Amino acid sequence: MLDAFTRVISQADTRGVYLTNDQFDALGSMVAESNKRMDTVNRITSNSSTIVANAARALFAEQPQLIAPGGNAYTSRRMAACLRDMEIILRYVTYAMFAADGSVLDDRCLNGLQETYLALGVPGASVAEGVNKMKEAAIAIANDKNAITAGDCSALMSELASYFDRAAAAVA
Ligand code: PEB
Repeated sequence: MLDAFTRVISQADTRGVYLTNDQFDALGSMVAESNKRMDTVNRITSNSSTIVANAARALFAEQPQLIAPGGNAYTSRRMAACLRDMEIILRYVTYAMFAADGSVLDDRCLNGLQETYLALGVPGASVAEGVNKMKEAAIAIANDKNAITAGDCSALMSELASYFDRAAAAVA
């Protein structure tokens, strides 16, 4: 599991070289802009239940076969497992966002997940759609310009989107 700093160090160490000015600049500007990153993580974290519940509701409205008898979210046990899975994925996205690096998401959540779903008979494409819906909700909340100092969050939002895309692609 790496973060933006340890990734740069690990790559430099592999090659046996000092850090470059470009790397200083990139990490320096990341630190200078870190309040926006913290706000993003904080907003998603404190709205996590809403994000999961709304995404799941939208998913089941689009794919009602999931909650019909025989469906993969039918029975409260499977419904609970489904909501829990979405919550887990969202939690790892917040870790990746905080670390500014996707490796925690890859290593601890996505690695082997597709095979798990295959073995369980859970439709990966439906999980991917649920992740997409969480992405939309999370970005809407994180990028809300209301009651916050105005700033350019476009780079952060595309980084955030990329972690959701990575999760969706891993299970689709
Ligand atoms: C992954 N999910 C399930 C299981 C595991 C995971 C390991 C089997 C064990 C259990 O039931 O608890 N666990 C989960 C995860 C990590 C982890 C992400 C990462 C660290 O440790 N059903 C649907 C939807 C989808 C869904 C498409 C979006 O209809 C999910 C939610 N996951 C789902 C369901 C089960 C499950 C298990 C229904 C239960 C399957 C079953 O027992 O029949």
